[in-house]
Amino acid sequence: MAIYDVIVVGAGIEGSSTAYQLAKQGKRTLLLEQFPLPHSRGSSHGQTRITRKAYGELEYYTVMMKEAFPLWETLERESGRKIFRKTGMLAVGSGDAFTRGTVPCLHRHGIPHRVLDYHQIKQLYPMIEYPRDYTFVLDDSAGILMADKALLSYQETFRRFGGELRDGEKVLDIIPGDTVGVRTSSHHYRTHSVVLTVGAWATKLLPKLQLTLPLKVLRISVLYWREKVAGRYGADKFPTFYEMKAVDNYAVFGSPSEEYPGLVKICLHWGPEVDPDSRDKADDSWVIDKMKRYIARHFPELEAEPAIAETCMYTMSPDTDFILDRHPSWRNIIIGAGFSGHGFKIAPVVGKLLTELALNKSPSYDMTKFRIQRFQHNAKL
Ligand code: PYC
Repeated sequence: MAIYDVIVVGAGIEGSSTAYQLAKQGKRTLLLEQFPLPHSRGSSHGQTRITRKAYGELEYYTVMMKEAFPLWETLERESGRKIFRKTGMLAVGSGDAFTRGTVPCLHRHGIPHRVLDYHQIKQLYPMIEYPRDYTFVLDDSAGILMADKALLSYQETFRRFGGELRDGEKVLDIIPGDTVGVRTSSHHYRTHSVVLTVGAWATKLLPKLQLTLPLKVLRISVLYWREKVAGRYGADKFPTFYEMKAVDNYAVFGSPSEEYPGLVKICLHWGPEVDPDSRDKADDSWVIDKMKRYIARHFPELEAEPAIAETCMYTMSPDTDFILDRHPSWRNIIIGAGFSGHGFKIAPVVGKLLTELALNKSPSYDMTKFRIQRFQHNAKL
């Protein structure tokens, strides 16, 4: 049996980006996905994601985003697809860490931004209503990523670089060793190292490897609200936005009308905790109720009821930082998990880091924040 250099398990955006970078470096790479592609059962489907360099006080993500933007451009060139649309992103808030931390951080990194007061906001964006004492920071270079096109582009380009992609093939067991065994529903493979980017299924696969991480899977309601006047919130007039402590300390985010004509995506960054295999059983009526109140208060030019509700899952780590690390017992088992609802835009850099770990190279970023070790008090290692 031929031995792969690396097998990547999970073809969401983080796994697909990792597999692409491995194949681009000439590594014999297999990318496995449990569901037939494309699918909408994980965390990487849908038409758009917000991308931004504003990250509040979390400067290490701003630094990663500075590299992610040009890497997305590389993928655009390689795939011939337009993946990024610039709209700007408005951070809205009242004395929270996000708006407070964003300005000095963007300033330090020379990233174009504007701090606006209530009157300037009213002039620029008369279609929103926030209290007069709020802070508004516009991250000018931000925008939206065409998520489904980005995912497909990584997978297609991966194949073009010689990678093998097998979908509809669920991984049942990982057998550690000098070479790692990967047993799926239909095959048994061997590889020098394996990268596990299995999204919400980390809660199920990692315990089989004696690793239980404090991850929580949330079902997110992706809500689209109809404009009362068509075109009012179009991407030429309205940015993406993010309010960190918007509703009961949960964040709310949104993007302009772009995906469905006349509909604006605005969502709560939280939801009921679910099992990824039965996520549709969860009751999320409380999310819809909270969001209806938010829309009535801040978006007077949108209809009161959501027109479309789609579903996504976020795999939250307790500190919302990613897990990008080796398995504590087996150096050739690499884990990318806990992307906490903000990993899509950073996928090019995540893929680069997971590739470096898989190839035993020293990572190009300080990995302290991303280590499994930080959970040592509450993880069963
Ligand atoms: O990280 O910008 C973000 C984001 C928006 C919605 C979910 N995550």
